Parts: sequence; structure tokens; C-alpha cells
Amino acid sequence: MGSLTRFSVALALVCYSLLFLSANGDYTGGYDLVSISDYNDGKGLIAYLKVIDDKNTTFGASVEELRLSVRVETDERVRVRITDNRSDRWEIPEWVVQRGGVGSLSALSASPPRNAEKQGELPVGNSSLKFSYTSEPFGFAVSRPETGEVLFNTTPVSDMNGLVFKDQYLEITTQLPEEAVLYGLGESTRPDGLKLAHNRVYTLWATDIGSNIPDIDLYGTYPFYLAMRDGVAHGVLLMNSNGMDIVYGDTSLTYRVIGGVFDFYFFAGPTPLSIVDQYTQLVGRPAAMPYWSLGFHQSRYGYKSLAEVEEVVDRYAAAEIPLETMWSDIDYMDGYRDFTIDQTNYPEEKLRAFVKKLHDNYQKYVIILDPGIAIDESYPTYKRGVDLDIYIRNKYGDRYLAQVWPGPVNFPDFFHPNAEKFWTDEIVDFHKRVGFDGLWIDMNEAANFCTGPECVIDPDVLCPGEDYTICCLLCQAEKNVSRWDDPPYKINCIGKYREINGRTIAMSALHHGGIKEYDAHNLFGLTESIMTYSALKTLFPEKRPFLLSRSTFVGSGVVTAHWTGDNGATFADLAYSIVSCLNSGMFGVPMVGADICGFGGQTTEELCSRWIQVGAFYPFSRDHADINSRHQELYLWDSVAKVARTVLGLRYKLLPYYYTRMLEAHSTGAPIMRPLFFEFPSDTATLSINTQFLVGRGLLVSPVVAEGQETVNAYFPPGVWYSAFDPSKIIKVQGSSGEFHVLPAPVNTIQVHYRAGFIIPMQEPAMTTTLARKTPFTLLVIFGDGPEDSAAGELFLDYGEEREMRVMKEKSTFIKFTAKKSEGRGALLSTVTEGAFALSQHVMLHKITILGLPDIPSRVRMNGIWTKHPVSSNAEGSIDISELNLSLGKSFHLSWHYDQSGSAYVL
Ligand code: MIG
Repeated sequence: MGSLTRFSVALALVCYSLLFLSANGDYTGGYDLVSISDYNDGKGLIAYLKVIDDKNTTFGASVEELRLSVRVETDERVRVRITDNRSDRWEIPEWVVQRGGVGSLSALSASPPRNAEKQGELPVGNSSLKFSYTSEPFGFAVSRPETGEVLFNTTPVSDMNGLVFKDQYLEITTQLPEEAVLYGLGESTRPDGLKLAHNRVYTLWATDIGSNIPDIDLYGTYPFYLAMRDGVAHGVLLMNSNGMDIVYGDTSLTYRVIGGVFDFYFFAGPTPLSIVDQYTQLVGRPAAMPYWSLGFHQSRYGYKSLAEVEEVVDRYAAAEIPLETMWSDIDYMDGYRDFTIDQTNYPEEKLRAFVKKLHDNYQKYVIILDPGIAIDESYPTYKRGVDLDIYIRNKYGDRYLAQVWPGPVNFPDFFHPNAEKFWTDEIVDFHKRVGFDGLWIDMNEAANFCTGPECVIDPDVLCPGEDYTICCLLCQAEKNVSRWDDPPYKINCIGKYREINGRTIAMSALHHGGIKEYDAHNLFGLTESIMTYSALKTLFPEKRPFLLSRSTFVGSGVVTAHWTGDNGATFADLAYSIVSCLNSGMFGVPMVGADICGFGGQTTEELCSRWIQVGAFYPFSRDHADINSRHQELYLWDSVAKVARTVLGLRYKLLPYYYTRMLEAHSTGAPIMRPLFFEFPSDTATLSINTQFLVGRGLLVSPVVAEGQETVNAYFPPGVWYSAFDPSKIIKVQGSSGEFHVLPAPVNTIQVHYRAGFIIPMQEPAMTTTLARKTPFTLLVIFGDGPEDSAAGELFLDYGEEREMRVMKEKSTFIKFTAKKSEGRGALLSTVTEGAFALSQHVMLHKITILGLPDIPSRVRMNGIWTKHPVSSNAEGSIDISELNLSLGKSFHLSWHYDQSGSAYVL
């Protein structure tokens, strides 16, 4: 891996200099705004642009006349769309990415065009964003009307290209202040950290490249960024699925897109959380995930037999490490074909019995599916695909030939109207044979072991051969290469690292309705996810689907969870995994994790300890390894097993907290795992904290991510922080900015802190989430150490896998907790919404633990009555009120009091 990494870095450097050169060349482009009309509802305008001069035809001829539409869609969101006025161009269909329920622009009526003024702006009303333009040449800006601050500014200046709009090349540049701080633009692994680095090119192209390789376009595509300025956030989404390079200069950001249209959405914020809220309001809220998916998962590529898998499950149990879900990679398949079973190594009857045993133990089973369907007329799945005519075609109209694990394959076209039926029927039928609980969809960039539009089966070559991943098709060089397979502008310095067609479906291949792979490539994973989600809904009519996808796009969170792909078993990869997961949360895919202990390469005992310490707090917590990697199940080393019991023990105690965060994610988009700047946007140091994270608002994780370290230099924003493993250890930061603290962190230890001001609902640890859910609740009330303080928190309860996740009569309960302390007393209040569910389930609160009380209260009152519940101070100095036996379904009011003498007695 090392040499490959260096190789790609070297290429990347070449690439950067080329791009910056051309950005400053004599290429001016540009359009004039010639006439304008207004939407009749007063919420936007349409303008017509004419190209100024089209001498530079490097990337083709310019589109002569453009139409600009601007809509103030909500008070916090403005849409700016620029397209060819005369003919339709490729745009992402709304069934693929939703648009916040706002109707299409063409349905709106507008006034007749009038001549343009030199400049103008859009009436703002209550809008937090203002749109303004200049006409000759055309440029636009988006600013905040209150402060006049310009957020996005394409007004041409010298040394900068104007708007360029050609069939296969679109370019637009926004000027940015020097101190701009941007996040997002994925998916890639980021040694630079969370903040985007200047003088870099972010290429957005779904590619099957291991996430162990930094700074290169990986599996997913997100033309979305979140920007911070003086503690205030805004966001910009380019709704475009074509390949693109986004060039981040010192004071500019240039989009170079090879198709589609410019369709920008600007989000006003002002907080980071509100950006994710506004963005997911547009593209869709993250899916509710079943409760069980928050348990710990074990996977591996290369479990040679079912017996081996069974042994893993048994050894987890013997080691008393919680295991919720066992996974099967492609090993279970017969010849790596979807919907088949290797009857020798995974005998079907035994596999069924195994799954039944898992279910009897409240455990789950997830299996992998790849999109490529082996070409074999005697393979029923393949045949059904042919009959339903759902395979992607090449430019000659034949089924597009590719090669993946099973050898020669065709790819289902998830844009095809029959694809849903095909995929659903296969999944439903296969479930009758193997009762899986969720699906894992891999290789959906789509990965292809061959390259090009012209591959044929070589009659002289066995395909697949010895090495399944080496192309065994005959792929001729084309005589007349199409402009899709070889576009004029090469993203990602194509031809240097990997061509646009490299190891994926050829760009000239066609989806249903003439949709070119060229346009839809980045949507393969998302459309497959949508269809898989739909199949799981049919399969489990009452249940919430669980789906994990490698390739993702804007809106993928609506249907799927994500893992960060093939990372390496190195400390650097461990560190980068935090940024990758934080980014996924910002992209609207909060259910995310990286392969714990590392996928490729050989992990070590120390690395695995450190990784489970982090991975126990990923929203999606799964250990997964490559076939060539050593085994890395957590029980294999005593030290790792011990660490795992500790950290997974804490995670399982925190499941009610995680699950309530899931509700929050599902209703507002809020990431489960959050960067520190989300909570402390004005504390500038938090803007570049890359190896710590928050879970929700109340839990701070500060891991060691380097080898041989026994301490961690952790950043603590203002507030009072209690060590989760020993609340007597307090860190108190006063003032408006945080501090670094060096804390002990020997290899068996991770620093995790509770944040004062929060109330965290907890249960007891157990071997499965089902068993954990049967244990009594504790409420952890976290006060600061001053005489007066308040705290708040929530708890959401439901069956954990019903289709809908929201507050519903008799099916769920939502409880808000608030607490206050002052001199001599304090109180905790619960406010229950729809308590019937919690009452029917006998959800009981046994203990309240309060941090930040000076002493043991002398008297406690519950709902107005003095009680006899034991009150004590535990070893860590927190106060426990125990033996409560209180039903959480009913609101309660608890207060505590100190009498004059302060002596500790309970009435
Ligand atoms: O070509 O299914 O990222 O998690 O174990 C490799 C085998 C295919 C890539 C996935 C990885 C999985 C592996 N897959």
C-alpha cells in the first residue's frame, strides 16, 4: 500500500499544478445577461444569458443561450439553476434525489421577459439570503442581507474565467475570503483533517479505490460543502451527478463539471446543525435504523466455512463480548454469484439452522450482495434479468459486458422500470432460503475488473481465472472512441491515475430511457440502494430496513448506512476514520463506521485495542477484515477482549442515548457522531479538531490514534467534563475558548467525557441489544460544579424496528428531562409524551445518578411526597438515588434538599 500511496500523491501534485495553470490562462468565457422575467409569485426570477465570445473551444463549443432560474424556496434556502435555454440537459431525477417537496421550476408561471438592468437583486422578504447579479458580464452573488456578507460570488474578476457552459464542460468560480473554512466535498480519505485544504483538487467520481489511499476520489460523491465564518455556518450544494473536479485555491473555489447543469442550493444556517437540517430537508432525512443495528457487528472476507462462522459466534459468547450481528461476505456464495449458496462450505440446511440459532439468541445475520449478475443462461437469476430486460446496454444495444467476482457479468440497470421487481423478487426468494436480517451492498460504484466499452469474452481464456480480480475479458482498443468514453476535459487528471472508464461501466453504456452511464455513473450506488431498500420493505412489511452501501450520493442517507470501505490496518487509517465518519454525518448519512481493526494489511494487538476504543463509539460499529489479513476478532487477544468488554459495555449502556440520537438524525438530519465545532462554532480551535468527536451533544470521545502513546492531548471546549469511566476526574474549562489537556491513556484506556448540562438515559450492558433493552434504566444527570446549574436530555422509546420512527400513540414514548440545582436543593422533572407505550412495556427507572452535587442530599421528594429511596455517594463522588422502581411512562418530579446540618439522612 505504501508505494501505491506515494505514487498517487506524486500524480496528484502534477495534477494540481496543471489545473492551476489553466485556471489562470487566457480562457475568459463569460455570458451577458440580456433579459429577465419574474416568477408571478414574486419568489424568484428567470434570466436569459448570451455567450460573449466563444473563441476558446478547447472543451467544445459554448451553449449560446442559457436560462438562469433563481428561487427563494424557503427563508433559509435559495436555488440558482443555470441550463441550456434551448434544449433539455441531464438532471438528477427526483425519484433518485428528492427536492424538499418543492415543485419543478417549469410548472411556475412568470412574467414576459423585459430588458435587463446593469445589475439587480432578488427581493428578499424574510429570506436570510439575498441573490444579486451583474449583467455585463454576468455574475451572481449570494449574501446575507443583514450583514451584507457575501457567501458565494461568481462576479468575474480579472485573472478569473467567467461562466463557461459547454455540452461537456461547465465551469464556475466563486471567490472566497482568505480565512474561509470549508468542510465536505466527498468522499475521500483526508490526512489534512476535517477542514478542506487549499490548493487541492477534490475530484468527485465514484471509484472502487481503497480508502487506505488518501486524497483521491473514493466510493461516494458529495458536491456539498459546509462553510464556517466567524462562528456562523452556511452550506452550498451543487445538485449534479456528473464527474467533476472542484479546485480549491487560496481565495477561490472552481467547479469544473463534465455534464449536466449548474443547480446550486444555498443554505443560510446559521449553525452547523441547522445546515445539516436544511440540507436534509431538501435531499431527505436519514433513514431510521433498527435498534439492533446499534449493536456490535462482526464480519470478515474469507470465512472459509459455516463452521468457522459458527465458531466465531461461539467464541464471542465465551469471551463475553457482545455480538449482535454476524455478517457473511461473498464466501457464502456459490461461485460468487448473488442469490446462490456454496453447498459444500455453507450447506444450506445448516446455514438455515445457524440463522435460526442466531435469532433464538436475539442475534442477527447480514449478507453481502454485489450488483454484477453472472452471465449464464442456466443461472435462474440471470435468466430472469434477461426476461425482464433489466441489464445495462452498451452503445450498440447489446447487454454491457463486464467482469466482477463471478467472471463475466451484466449489471442491472436500477433506472429500469422492471429493476425494482427483478431485485425485489430475487431478494424475497433468497430470504426464504437464508433468513437474513439486513443487506450489505458492495462494489456499486460500479466496480468492474475490466475497462472499456468493447470487451468480449475471450474463447481461449478461462474467465475468471486464478485471480478473480484480473480482467479476463478481451477488451480491444476502440477505433472510434466516443466523446463519453473519452471526454474533452479529464477529471482527476485522467489518464494519469485512472481513466474515467477505468474499472467501471463504460461511459457510453446506456440505462433505460437513453440515460448515459456518463451522466448516471455517480448514481449507481444510490439507485441500487433505493431498490434494495424497497425490496427490504416488501420483504419485511412491518419492519425498518437495514442496508449498508459502499457507494453513496447526496440523499443516500434516506435509505442506507455506510461504511468507509477498504481502509488499512494502520494507526494513520484509524485516525483518518474519524474525519471520514464525521464527513458522512455532514453529508446526511449519520449511520456510519469504518472497519474496526482495519481491513487490509495486518493489524496488531495494540492497534486493535485502540481501534475498538474508537469503533465502540462509531454509530455503526463493525469489525471487518480482508481475506489476506490475519484474523482480528476481538476475543483473539486477552488484552483486546478486555478493552472490548469495557468500551462495548459503555456503548451498550449508552444505547438509549444513541437510539435517541437516531431519532434526532431521522427527524432533523443531526449527525450522531459530530465534530466539536458543531457545538462550539465560535471557539476557533474546534474548527480543526480531527481526532476527537462528540456523540450527540453530551459525550466527548478523545482517543489515542497513534502507536505507542500512553497519553492523549485532548481538547476540551468551555464547560465541565466528567470522565465517563471515573466521574471523580473532572476537567473544568472557563471562559470562551477551550484548552488542551494531557490525560493518561495507557493502551487499555480511552478518555471519554460527559458534558455538564446534559441528562443521559442509560441501561445496563448485556450480550445483545434485546437483552440490554430489558434492563432497568439509570438517568445520569450531569451538572457543572458551581452552586447553580441546569441540565436537560431526552429519551425515545419504541419497539426498535417498526417501519416508522416517530412519536406515535401506543407505539412509542418520548420523554424530556430537565434538571436544576441551586443552593440547598435541586429537582429533576420528566415530561412524557405518549406514555402509553412505555407503560405497556414496563419501562422502569431504577436509579438516578447525579454528577456535580456538593454532598449527599438529606431528603428526597418524589411527586411531592418525601421518599425513602436510598441516597448515597458512590466511589466516584456522584450521588445515587436508587431503588426507585419508577415507571418512565409517567411524568415525575423529583427534588432533593439539604437540611441545615447537612447530615445525610433519608426520610
Ligand atoms: O473486491 O467482498 O469493500 O468490504 O470484504 C473486493 C469482498 C470486494 C470489497 C469490500 C470489502 C469486501 C470485499 N469487497
